[in-house]
Amino acid sequence: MGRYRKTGKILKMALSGILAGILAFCVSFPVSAEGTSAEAELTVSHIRAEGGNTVDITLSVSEVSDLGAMEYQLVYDAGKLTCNSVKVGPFDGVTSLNQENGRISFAAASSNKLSYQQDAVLMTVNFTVSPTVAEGEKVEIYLENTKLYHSGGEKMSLSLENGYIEISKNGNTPQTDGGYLTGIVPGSTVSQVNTKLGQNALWTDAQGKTLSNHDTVKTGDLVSFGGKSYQAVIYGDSNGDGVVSSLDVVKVRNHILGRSALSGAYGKAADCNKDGKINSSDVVKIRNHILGRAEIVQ
Ligand SMILES: [Ca+2]
Ligand SMILES: [Ca+2]
Repeated sequence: MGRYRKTGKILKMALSGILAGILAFCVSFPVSAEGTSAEAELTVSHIRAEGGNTVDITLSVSEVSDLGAMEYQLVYDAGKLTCNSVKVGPFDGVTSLNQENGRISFAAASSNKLSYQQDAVLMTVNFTVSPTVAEGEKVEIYLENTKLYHSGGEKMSLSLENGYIEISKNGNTPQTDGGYLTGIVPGSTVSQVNTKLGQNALWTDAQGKTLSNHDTVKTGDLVSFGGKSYQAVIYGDSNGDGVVSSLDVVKVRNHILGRSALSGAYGKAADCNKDGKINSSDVVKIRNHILGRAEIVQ
């Protein structure tokens, strides 16, 4: 009994020592409660371009708060892309460009607490695509050695989405996926999709009204060809008006919050990253698309 009491006492002493240590740490590095659990999402644009084009690629961050310091390297294929300029966002730091190796390094630390509750563009890089890059090729632009810290010094958990420039003159190709037709660029008309399909397909809207050639295709429209019918899915267009806008953000949010469920073609359209779930990652995708940072891949 006595021995146990003694052990308890030692344990108590040890614990109070640890607590004092933690307290001292907290005083010198104030820990923010809000920033500890969230996962920051870093997105490098993915866009389409033709050989010879000059384009902007952005690195943006979402769902982040209490950003105190960071470092990363943005890597690209120097044989296929030429970097013309690098512009850093509101978070100032030291940038160095190694054009030969295709590597842009960035590091920043601030004594001021810089808080991005939602989105910020960390870097905009202007590239010229070599005219010799082949049609259909994806030139990757990706992050390496990426670390983000809270102002208290704790490392943030990250979710990275690397970027690419897809060399394409014609854009997406519509394709069937079960009972759905995907691969439709938002804003496409019936005749544009039919041309790409190589079909004189018949289209009706969700209410059964026949669409004409100049009507814009929307999520939920029905298309028939080769003796089968498919429902059109435009990723991001979860309200079925044919465009990707803030109205779709509202729809997806309401689904996530359990207020109004999305199903069928509309539910599929909401799952922009095609992982089979509808969640905040899809909201980020729609937002990045609306802001022109990264196009949703159709
Ligand atoms: Ca829409
Ligand atoms: Ca998803």
